[in-house]
Amino acid sequence: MPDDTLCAMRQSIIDGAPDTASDLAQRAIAAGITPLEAINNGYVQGMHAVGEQFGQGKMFLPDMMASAEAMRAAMAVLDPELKKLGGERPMAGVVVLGTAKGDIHEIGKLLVGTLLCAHGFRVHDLGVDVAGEKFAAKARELNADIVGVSALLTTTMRNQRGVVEALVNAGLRSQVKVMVGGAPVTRKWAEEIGADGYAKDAMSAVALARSLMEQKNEAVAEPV
Ligand code: HCB
Repeated sequence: MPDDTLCAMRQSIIDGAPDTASDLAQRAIAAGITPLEAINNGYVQGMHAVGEQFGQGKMFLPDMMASAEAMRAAMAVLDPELKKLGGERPMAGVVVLGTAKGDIHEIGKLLVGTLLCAHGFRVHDLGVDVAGEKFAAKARELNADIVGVSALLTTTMRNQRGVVEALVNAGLRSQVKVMVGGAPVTRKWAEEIGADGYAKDAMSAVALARSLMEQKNEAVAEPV
């Protein structure tokens, strides 16, 4: 994709301009550009810049909200295109997804959910600000293979641990794999809280979910 288009996408997020963001996404699709390239190398770069500027006190909450609106406008165009990548795949596994208690950031989680769907997973998205017990109840109801927990705040990361604990308390931990992600989350943190894996972005989340399914299937196949 031409660099100036990617720069314009990035800038539309920084400017908090939903119409421009949506227009650029439509033009990219018409030009045969892959939605993932537009997201990762265009729009998400804008989000990173906004986060940095907010952190430095150069941008404020209303600016960050406008940027999120612009991101949503671009995703409204790109989401159906990403889902088309799925085609007629066999069901890869059942995933319950949500953002940790106290946290309302949803863009990254939505992206993870879209790509998992596009790769054959059946995804149930619990939304934002979700308590551990709710993850566990939905995992039981759907006989889920994987629970995915997003956290964007250092203060809500600890609630990812709460999800692992809720699964243990519900007696589901041996059946349900847990994957965690979000800007402040690391592999080390995932290990510390007893999660089964960490993914740095949505494509890595798909790869991780596949590998967790392999681990589950191998465990079932092992002789007693
Ligand atoms: Co928010 N915010 N925010 N915010 N926000 C961050 C996260 C800061 C880092 C900005 C900063 O200070 N530099 C900061 C957190 C600092 C910290 O905790 N150390 C922050 C803050 C402080 C806050 C408030 C507290 C501000 C305030 O009220 N004073 C407040 C918190 C509200 C709350 O949650 N209780 C707040 C609010 C907002 C909104 C509402 C304005 C808006 C969110 C809108 C929405 O989601 N509907 C917002 C936004 C947009 C951001 C930034 C700018 C972008 C987040 C984003 O969408 N990134 C963010 C800065 C940043 O993250 N660099 C800033 C793009 C997506 C694609 O990336 O990392 O979310 P992602 O997801 C990736 C990846 O992590 C992975 O895959 C995704 C796709 O590639 N992944 C998973 C994510 N979840 C996964 C789960 C898995 O199982 C596997 C992989």
